[in-house]
This record gives sequence, C-alpha cells and structure tokens, in this order.
Amino acid sequence: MSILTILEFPDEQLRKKAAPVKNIDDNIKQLIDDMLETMYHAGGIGLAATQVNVHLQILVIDTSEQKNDPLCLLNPEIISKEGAFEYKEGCLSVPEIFEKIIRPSHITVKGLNRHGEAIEIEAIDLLSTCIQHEMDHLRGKLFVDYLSTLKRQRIKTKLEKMHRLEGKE
Ligand code: GNR
Ligand code: NI
Repeated sequence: MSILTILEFPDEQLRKKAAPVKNIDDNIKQLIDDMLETMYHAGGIGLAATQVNVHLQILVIDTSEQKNDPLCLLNPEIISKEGAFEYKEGCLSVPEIFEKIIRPSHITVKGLNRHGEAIEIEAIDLLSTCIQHEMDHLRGKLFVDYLSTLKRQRIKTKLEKMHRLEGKE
C-alpha cells in the first residue's frame, strides 16, 4: 500500500478526461487500495483517479462517520437525477477552499465494483453530492468551475501563491 500524491488546482492534469477501465487486473486493484489509503490519510470522503494523475474512470468514497464503509465505483454513469441539495463543498485538489454548490439531491448511478460486477447505487444528499463531485473529476471538471470567474480567479491566485511558498512550483 502507498500514499499517492494528490494534484492541486490549477494543475492542468486535473483537466484530463478519464478513459473507461477495460479489465480489472492486479495493477487496478493495487491502485484502488492505494486510492482508499490516500483518501483516508488525507481525511477526504472521496477521491477520483484523476486526482492522483491516473486518467481512468475509478472513484472511491466513504461518507460513513466511522470511516469503515468504503465504496469503489468504476466506469460510473448517472442514469437518473432529480431534486436539489446544497452543500458547502471542499476538494482535496483545492485545499482550504469551501463553497456552497447546488446539485441534484437524488441520483441513481450504475457502474462496476472492484470485482467487475455491475452495480447500481441510489444515493441522496451527501453521498449523491460526493458521487457527482468525483464523477466531475473524471471528466476534468472541478467544483470551482461552478463558481463565478472572479471567485475562481481569486482561488487560483491564492493556491498559486501557496504553492510558491511551499516550493511546489
Ligand atoms: O473530502 C471531500 N469532501 C467533500 C465535501 C463536499 C463535497 C465533496 C467532497 S469530496 C472531497 C474529497 C475530494 O476532493 N474528492 O474529489
Ligand atoms: Ni475533489
């Protein structure tokens, strides 16, 4: 197991579109385990492969209080959505920024589990938000894209400054 490096906005790699997983080999299983470990280590409730610079349609989520209910979804597709739910979102790729975003409150998603079996998940509120946030990552979209150009520009400037101070740039 290993902790992977999480890319941060405005890294252009976060804009890449992830390809479907064709077969779940040992490398993919290792990646899923590493993504879960990385998510728990970072204190997040979700992580998309895009964030660790792997451009495949893989996401992991755990919205449970006890952090003991991991969910892994490959090649996810939303098959229905309705309602509206507002939540103050954050992102491990946009550290220290939290903004209210409105998304559909009820979704049904299909995809594959880590064994390659077809699964369907009905999700509401926080889990629904989290799945949509992770699916956005897989198509190169970030929650800051829902904000005004001005707000997004301010966030970009702030993070660029942070990265310079950290010597990341
Ligand atoms: O840890 C996370 N919290 C969170 C809060 C509200 C909406 C979405 C999220 S996902 C985020 C982890 C992350 O960046 N996943 O891509
Ligand atoms: Ni995120």
